[in-house]
Amino acid sequence: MSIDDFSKDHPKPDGINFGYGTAGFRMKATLLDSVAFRVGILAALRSQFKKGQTIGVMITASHNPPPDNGVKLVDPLGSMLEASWEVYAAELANAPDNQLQAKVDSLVSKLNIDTSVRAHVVIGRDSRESGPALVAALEDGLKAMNANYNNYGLLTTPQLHYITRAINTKGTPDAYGAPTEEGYYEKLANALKKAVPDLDEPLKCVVDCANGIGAPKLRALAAMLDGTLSVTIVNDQYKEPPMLNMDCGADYVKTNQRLPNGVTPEPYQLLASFDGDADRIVFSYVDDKKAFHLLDGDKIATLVGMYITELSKEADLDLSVGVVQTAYANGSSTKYIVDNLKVPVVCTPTGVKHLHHAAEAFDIGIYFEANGHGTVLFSPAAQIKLQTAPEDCGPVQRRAIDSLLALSDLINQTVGDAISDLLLVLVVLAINRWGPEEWDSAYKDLPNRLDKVVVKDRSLFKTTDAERRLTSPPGLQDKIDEVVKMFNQGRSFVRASGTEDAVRVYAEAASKAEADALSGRVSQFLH
Ligand code: 16G
Ligand code: ZN
Repeated sequence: MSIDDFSKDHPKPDGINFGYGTAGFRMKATLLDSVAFRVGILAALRSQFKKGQTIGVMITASHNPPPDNGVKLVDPLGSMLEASWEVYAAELANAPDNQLQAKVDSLVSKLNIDTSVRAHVVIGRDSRESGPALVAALEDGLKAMNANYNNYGLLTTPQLHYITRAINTKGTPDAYGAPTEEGYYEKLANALKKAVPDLDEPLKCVVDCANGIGAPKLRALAAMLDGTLSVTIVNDQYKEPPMLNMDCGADYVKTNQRLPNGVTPEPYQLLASFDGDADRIVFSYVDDKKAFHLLDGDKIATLVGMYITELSKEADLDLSVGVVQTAYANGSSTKYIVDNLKVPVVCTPTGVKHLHHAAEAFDIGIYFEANGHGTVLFSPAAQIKLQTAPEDCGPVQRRAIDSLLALSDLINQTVGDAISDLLLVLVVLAINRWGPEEWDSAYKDLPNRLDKVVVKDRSLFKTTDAERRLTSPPGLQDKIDEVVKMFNQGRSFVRASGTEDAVRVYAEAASKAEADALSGRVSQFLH
């Protein structure tokens, strides 16, 4: 059957303009059938363009509510789809039904794609009810292209990134691990044992899995790590899709700055929260007065930054370490990294692809968004230096090198990974013999506030300097500068959301009252 024949079963809804954004295509699941079908075609084209290397497709809407879904592509080495192809994705998604074949033909000729190459695609999905039907639509797109595909069923987003990279590097010097879900667990389990070789007691944590796919996957890993990892999994109802992300999970905890439903932690007990597809994690705890404390992506970056800086000094291999943040990083965290850790900080626009790219400039690049998405990248040069260091160097140096090598396997370097980041944090805490309070005491967050303001046209809001300053609408930045000056340690910026029809106002200052007042003053300028 031809593309147009298959397409008859997947008509494009009228009046919608589909955009491939930072999170791929994402919206109400009921609108996504034609998009999933066409992404199947696109994934096949991308694979053919990449000479038959395997491309990943993930069906997920992450932390969004249960009726939503989304679809995004994973490039051969496990990174996000190359930006220039986001445009082709949108063009294909928006082509009228009767012009789909023509659109495919024009992309083939424009990109000089050899259509005799057999395409290879792997598929994963989160636990949403709409997932199986969207996978079926996607498979129709792949069939229309005569692609070879493998549906892995339920996976976390980072597992699909891992599998994609593992398939494409199999049998090469850069082999990433066995290209299966079991291979993923084995790699993490082995690396964890190496990262904490002499543990007196298992690493412990209560983990809120947002009633998502992270729950069974973390359980599968923990089963292989009896005696090393002891997790208590809560909000694990992934077979009840209407409960996904409801009053729990990383986004809920970070946004509302409160405990998720379903937990009553003891004072100073460490709690982790995953998001719905397990690519984000934040931690929290309550103190002896039951006050809630959040340990977000900034706190993870500083904890991991501290440990990796120490190790790289001891390893003595001249490895450059850097931290990448966005404008949403709390000012205290940036100050702590620069002043105390003496590590350079780079600020990029929001969105994983920007942070990931900036982190590649260092031998060891640590990046975390405040919302809990992040990872650590080891450059190829750093990997080689670590792997080829002499066996008989001093014991401190040798131990540091072995620890860095273990971390480079423990960390999912393709993308932020809640399971892998959980293990990383537990390792650093165990090695320092710290609980959440000691971790939290490194610096105190400046009080802050994030507001959403609905405006007539958010596209008027243009920024520069990694989104920290507005260049448009004219005059607005000057007004913000004037009012920021009136607040102790004040900082505020405004940017258009990439995922919602609104602009976001961030404000921080020396006290909660001042942060609130600053945000209020800046928000007024927008009406
Ligand atoms: C997307 C981004 C996330 C970012 C968020 C900001 C990826 C995979 N995801 O979810 O990193 O924090 O957008 O949303 O890049 P906003 O533009 O609505 O503030
Ligand atoms: Zn997510």
